[in-house]
Amino acid sequence: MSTILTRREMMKSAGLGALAFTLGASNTGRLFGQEKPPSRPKVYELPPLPYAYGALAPAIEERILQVHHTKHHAGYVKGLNATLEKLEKARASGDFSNIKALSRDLAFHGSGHILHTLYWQSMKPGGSGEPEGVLREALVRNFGTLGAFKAQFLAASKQVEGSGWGILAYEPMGERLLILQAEKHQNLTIWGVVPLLVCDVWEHAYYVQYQNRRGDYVDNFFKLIDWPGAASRYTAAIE
Ligand code: MN3
Repeated sequence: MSTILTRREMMKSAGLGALAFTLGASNTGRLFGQEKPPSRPKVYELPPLPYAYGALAPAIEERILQVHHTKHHAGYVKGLNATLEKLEKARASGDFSNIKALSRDLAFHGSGHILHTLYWQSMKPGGSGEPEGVLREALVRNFGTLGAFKAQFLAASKQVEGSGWGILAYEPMGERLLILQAEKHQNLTIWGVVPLLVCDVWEHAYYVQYQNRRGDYVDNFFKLIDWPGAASRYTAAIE
């Protein structure tokens, strides 16, 4: 029996099948396991959570994950598909008077859908200890020490102004790992980066349980990180 797995098989075994399906046909999509573009654009779908709604408790309570997934994430998927339909109508009628609002909605809902899909994949019940292997080496190479990486990631996530995200990303032009903040879902990014690990710091991700203690929520998020999953995305990104 062959021990060589295709990238798609590796993604599947890493539990990334839903993510590969969701991210579509861009280069990023292929990084996440897609082998070729589909014959026609797909309608976006809400991927199932990779674990039960109660599986991350007590760090994140079931009632938060349920509403976050079925209402908030589902809303971004719906908004993204609705925006694409409106753009199709605009092209058919030649009326682009609303193009600025539609372009803004496209970036907002599209980024919201992709980041939430990655957010679920960024955590696993019980967490996974520390990063190992090539990702661990890359974190040390780019940030000095694992402790320095952790300090920057926590600070960036806790100090996002308003609603947004803390993001560990791979930047292919410089072949670097970077920690970014995103305001809303789409602001403050660098074009072309591949997000590897994302922490949602919108109030809907924690407020019902933590009230204004965002820092406590981010500290608990860090303990839930699925490092093997992040390592799979890193390996795919550098290929
Ligand atoms: Mn959210």
